[in-house]
Order: sequence, then C-alpha cells, then structure tokens
Amino acid sequence: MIGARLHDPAEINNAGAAYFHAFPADCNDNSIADTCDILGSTSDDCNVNGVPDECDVFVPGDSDGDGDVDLIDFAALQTCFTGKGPVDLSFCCSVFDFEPPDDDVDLDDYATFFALLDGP
Ligand SMILES: [Ca+2]
Ligand SMILES: [Ca+2]
Ligand SMILES: [Ca+2]
Ligand SMILES: [Ca+2]
Repeated sequence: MIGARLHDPAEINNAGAAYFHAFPADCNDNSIADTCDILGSTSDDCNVNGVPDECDVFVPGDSDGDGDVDLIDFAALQTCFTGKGPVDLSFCCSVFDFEPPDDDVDLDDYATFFALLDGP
C-alpha cells in the first residue's frame, strides 16, 4: 500500500489516499504473472484454461480438467495417440499415458481410457 496525504497545511480534514495493487496470479512462483507466462510461452497452457499447465491438477484421462472422462477427452486422446513409444508427450497428452506410464499413448492406454469413460 502506498499512501499520500492531501496537501492540507492546516490539517483540517486529515484526508489521505491509499492505493492497492493486487499482484496478478503467479501460481508457479516465478515472479511472472501467469497470463504473461502463457502469452510469453514461459509456460504451456495446452488445455487453454488460462492456468499454466504446471499448476493444473490433471486426473488420468481428463485432458480438459473438467472432472470427467467423456467424449471431449476421447477427441483429445485421438490427437495424442502415438502408438508404441517412447515419445516426448506433451503435458496434456501425458494424462492418457496410464499406469504403468511408458511415455506413449498406445492401444494399451486406449483400452484403459475406455474403462474410465463415464461422461456423455
Ligand atoms: Ca507465474
Ligand atoms: Ca492449463
Ligand atoms: Ca474431461
Ligand atoms: Ca502408455
């Protein structure tokens, strides 16, 4: 907070000013606003939720982080499908590399995904 008293030599009204500057969200504590992390490519945001992906908490199979495993996630799985790896998976695609993770999204992962599918 920065404050400045009004010019009030007689100190009649004892007025002042206060300014509050809220620091923008910085979930990864790198002293760069998260929106700047994403815009400047310091951080990826593969699920386009405005939160750097390293701060997102992903559930296996839930690529968009909305709490379900549905056909939207299935569409994402299809774009992530690699066949037998290992390959360098993006953060969003790594949610489809089910246990035991082996750095690919292949038919084994595909089968596990369908066991988790619970949404429309
Ligand atoms: Ca940040
Ligand atoms: Ca994100
Ligand atoms: Ca989902
Ligand atoms: Ca895999």
